[in-house]
Amino acid sequence: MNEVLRIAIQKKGRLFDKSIGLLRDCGISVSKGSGKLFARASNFPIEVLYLRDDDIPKYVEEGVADVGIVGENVLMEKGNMDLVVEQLGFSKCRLSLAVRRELDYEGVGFFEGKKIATSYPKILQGYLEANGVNAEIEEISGSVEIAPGIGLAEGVCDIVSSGSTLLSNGLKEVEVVMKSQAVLMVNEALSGEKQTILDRLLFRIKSVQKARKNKYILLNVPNDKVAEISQLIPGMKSPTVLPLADSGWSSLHSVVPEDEFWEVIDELKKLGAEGILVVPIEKMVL
Ligand code: PRT
Ligand code: ZN
Repeated sequence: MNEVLRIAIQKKGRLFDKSIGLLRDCGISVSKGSGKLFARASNFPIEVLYLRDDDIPKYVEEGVADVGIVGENVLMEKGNMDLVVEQLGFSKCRLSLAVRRELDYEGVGFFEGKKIATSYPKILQGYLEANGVNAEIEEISGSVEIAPGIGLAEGVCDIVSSGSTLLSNGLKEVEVVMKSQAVLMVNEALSGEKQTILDRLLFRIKSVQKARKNKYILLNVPNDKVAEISQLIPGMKSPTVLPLADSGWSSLHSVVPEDEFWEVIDELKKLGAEGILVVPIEKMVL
């Protein structure tokens, strides 16, 4: 029997483009499916189910979908975090408590006996209990940030990314309840055949993730600095060193983690490196 892996992704919204983009970078092409609920990939045994993000945990847990891409904030609120198989590194945000900007805030005890508006009652309840605070939770499904302004609640617990929504509503972020990013979640009881497809998909996702976290770097180096610079940017095994036509110089090629990049560049320049080129990597298989 030829089984397919059914993956649930958000139909439209903040996760949609990145989810489709990740599949595409994994070499899996699916139609964008405007208005469609289903799409079958043409070149990989996968079928995409487009859903509202809030429904994804339930559909995956019940086996209607085999895997799903969802924000940790939604999974923690609506499902089970044990089902996460891979953090995907996009749609990063945090779930935070915020209060009116002009208030003196001296700690989480501020919320004792107060009312907090949120779309995340379960996560908030857990956080308040862990901090020994008794507060009333007012569950609302949208536009949480206007609650203090209209007198509905003294505080809010909502998703923050840049912070500009809080700012424009006269609020300030006072506690981070959780950090979140998109994750791949999986049903607990996949058939052997589906598990094999998932393993192939995960292998591709990991290669894409590694590539996104690294850059390919090419630079010209005085020969007497090759050893020192090679230690600084060791790459996957060791850098490639090629002679330049200009004697006394070599071209060195390597891989650097994105987050070390600027520090490394400063060091390289100090050691006399010139003509530094940095290019994106599409896939990285170790
Ligand atoms: O229709 P559906 O139910 O599928 O989508 P949705 O409207 O519930 O979710 P959507 O598309 O807005 O977000 C999907 C997921 O993206 C969330 O569950 C988070 O995991 C993640 N994410 C990342 C965010 C943000 N960044 C974000 N900034 N989700 C929401 N926001 C909102 C937030 O609610 C607030 O209103 O943006 C505002 C704050 O943004 P800043 O930049 O002003 O701080
Ligand atoms: Zn939603």
